[in-house]
This record gives sequence, C-alpha cells and structure tokens, in this order.
Amino acid sequence: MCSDYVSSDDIRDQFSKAMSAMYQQEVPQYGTLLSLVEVVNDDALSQDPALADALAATGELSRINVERHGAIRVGLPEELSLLRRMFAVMGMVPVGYYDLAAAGVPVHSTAFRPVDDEALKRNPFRVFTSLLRLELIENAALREQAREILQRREIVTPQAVALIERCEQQGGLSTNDADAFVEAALTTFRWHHDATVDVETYHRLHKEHRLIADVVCFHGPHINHLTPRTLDIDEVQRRMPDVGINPKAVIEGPPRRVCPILLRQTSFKALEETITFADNAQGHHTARFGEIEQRGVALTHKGRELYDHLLAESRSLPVAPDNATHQAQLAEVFQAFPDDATTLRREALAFFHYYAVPGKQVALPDNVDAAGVEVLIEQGALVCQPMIYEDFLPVSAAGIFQSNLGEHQRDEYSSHANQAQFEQHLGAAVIDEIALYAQRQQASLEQALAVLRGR
Ligand code: OOG
Ligand code: NI
Repeated sequence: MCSDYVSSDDIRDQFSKAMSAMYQQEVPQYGTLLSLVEVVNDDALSQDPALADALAATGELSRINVERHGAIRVGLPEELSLLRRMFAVMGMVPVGYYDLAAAGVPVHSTAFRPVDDEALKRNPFRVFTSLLRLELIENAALREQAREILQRREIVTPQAVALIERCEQQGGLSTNDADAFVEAALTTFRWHHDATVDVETYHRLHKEHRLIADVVCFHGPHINHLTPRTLDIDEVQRRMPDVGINPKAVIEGPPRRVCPILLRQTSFKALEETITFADNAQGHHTARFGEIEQRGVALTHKGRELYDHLLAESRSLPVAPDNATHQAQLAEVFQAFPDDATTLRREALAFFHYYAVPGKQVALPDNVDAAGVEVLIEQGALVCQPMIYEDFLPVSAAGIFQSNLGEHQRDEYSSHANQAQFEQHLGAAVIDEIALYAQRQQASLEQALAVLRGR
C-alpha cells in the first residue's frame, strides 16, 4: 500500500458527513432531530459522569456525535454487489444476514460497516442494505416488468465505478480521487422527484407492496433515513412532540435498563414527496423517515438466545395501548435478564473490552482462564467495559419498515431465509457478527494480559 493514499477510515468519515449534510437539506426534520439528540446526549453525559467515563474508556465519547446509520434498498443482485464494492472503498464490509420476509417485507438484508476497533472509533458509519426479493412477487408478468424496469437503470455513476476500480487496482485513492469518489458516490443515494415509470405502473407495483414501488420506480436507492445515536432514547421520544415530530407508538427492542443491551429504536414519518411520473402525471410517494437509536452491550449467543426468548414472550402478551404500558410489560418480562455488568460477564451473556490498569504488573500463568480473569478483576489489575452492539435486530427492523410503510400489513411470505442466495447475489459471504465480537473481546483480553505481564 502506498502511504500517499487516503485511509479508508477517512473516506468513510468524509462520506458519512457529506451524506448527513445532504439529508439535512433534503429532510429538514432530520436537522431538528440532530439538535434534539445533541441536547439530550449532553444532558445525559453531565448527569451521569460514570457513563461519560465508560464511553471515554472505550473511545466512544468522540464518535457519538458523528455516529449514524442509514438505510437503502436495491432491486437487483448486480446493484447489491456493486454497492458492496463501493462500500469497500470506505472500509465497510457486509456483516450479518437479516431475513425480513418472515415479517411480511419482501427483502433480505445485511449491514455494511467497519469492523476493527480503531475504525469503529474513528467513525462507525453503517448502512442497512436490503435487496428486494423479486421472486416473491406472485404475479409473473408484474415480476418480469419490475425486473425489466430495474435493468434499465444505472445506480452508480460511471465516474464512481471508475474510481472504485482504481481503488481496487491500486489499493487506495489519492486525496483528489477520494474527494471525487465521495461526491460521485453520494449521487447514488440522492432523492429524485421524478419517477422512472408512468403513474399506472407505479400503482400496480404499489398495490403488490409499497416497498416494491419504492425500490422499482425511482432512479436509484435513495437513502430512506439517517439515524443518530442517543444516550437516552426515552427522553428523546418524550421530547419529540415539543419540536414538532411525532414518533411511532412504541420504542422497539429491549426495555430501559441499568446496563443497556443491544439496540432500542424509534422512528417517525418524515415526508410525503411530490412526484412527477414518466407520463408527466403528478402524485405522491412516502419513502423517507427519521429514526433514533440507543445502543447497548453486544450479547453472546447465549445472551442473544435469552433476549430472543424474552422478546417472543413479551410479544405473546396482549398488544399494549401505548409506549408506557408496552415498556412496563417489557420490563416485567426482562426481569429474567440479569442487569449488572458483573453477572452479564460471569454468565457469559455479553461481550466486554478488557483493559490493564495502568501501573499494575502481576505474575501470571501462561494461560489465564475465566476464573483467572475474575481474580484479576477482583485484584484491580484488570477492568472491563461493555462492548457496544454495532448491528441491527430483525424484529425491530421489521417494526421500523412496517411503521413507515403504513396502511395494512401483510402476512409473512411463505418463503424462508435464504442466506446462500443473498451471498451469491452479494458476491461475498457476510461476516458473522457474534464471531466478530468474540474475536475483539479475546484480542482485548490478550493485549491487557500482555501489558500486565510487562510485555
Ligand atoms: C430499513 C429498516 C431497518 C433499522 O434501523 O432497523 C432499519 C429500511 O426501512 O429500509 O433501518
Ligand atoms: Ni434504521
């Protein structure tokens, strides 16, 4: 690698900021939301110095204000694999597989995101990317028509394609090329007020599923939301109406806890767009919305099983009439999930970063097992901090999709998750997110032990 190339972390940081500026212009409520989140985050930090210390220890304090995730939807396998190559220029790789068909949304998805500790600290920008499953359109003529319409569009500009290829060939981009890449790549995600189809085609696709119309009828995969991370989602949800934003009825995910786990999210409808169709007819389409999220500790397989089990249990209860009741019901069910860091660690329910306490040096055996780790923590030689969950949750994602697709929900598609087909279309395997957390935890422990051994 030539050192004259801009690092992929810098390109991602530049791109995510450019995307945020673009979305702020396109969707004014997003700007309002950013201001609200910033105020609530500042309050949360000043009221809870322990939280501020914990975030500073893991390097997250500096990333909080730039941290965003976006979401896009593509229509064809070639589009998905081309975007994989585009995101790779920014150090973002596909992590996780999400099947939304089970929730009545005809897509399956992954998240493009950075994976290393250092890259995550710099800017953890993620893009939840869904591929439409055309095979789930039951009407064969409509399915073929959708495919043909999609085949006519180019979602990435020729200049962006050339820069992706250059990056692949030389292993990086110069400053000028990186600037040009960011600008060209941004074009792919812009909103277009003109549809590529006539109004009648739009309505036929819309009738099949509103999401199908959203993917098929436009020039490209417009970014449909950009989500800042808050440190107190209940407070943001409470204050949203004061700034003229109406959130969806309930916060998705686990309840509020002393030790937050995984991810809590809520969204709101942002805009009804005026559209000019290919036959010059005028109409409306709603695609873009706003969302906020609060992130907690990543769970092990064991912790995730417990989460899924308790979530299913809470979902079997009568639907709560409002968020307060919903949260109270959830909190009741989630009493079965330990809520202190020590138990989460000892029972191997969650992942942690380990750090050596500065100035401490202790004699250690070659192999330190879990019991040995506990002894070092008790001795004050080792400390740990929760490792933040960087991914998404399929049940929550389905709730977000549905609340923004509006109208009637459809039943689940009978088709099942098909990760192998998704990976074939993507042109790469998706990374197992839980294996990643396990590796990072192990690496941090080994590094901390090496420091304690004085190496
Ligand atoms: C994606 C919805 C999922 C999330 O945060 O879970 C999502 C979409 O509507 O395209 O963004
Ligand atoms: Ni989202």
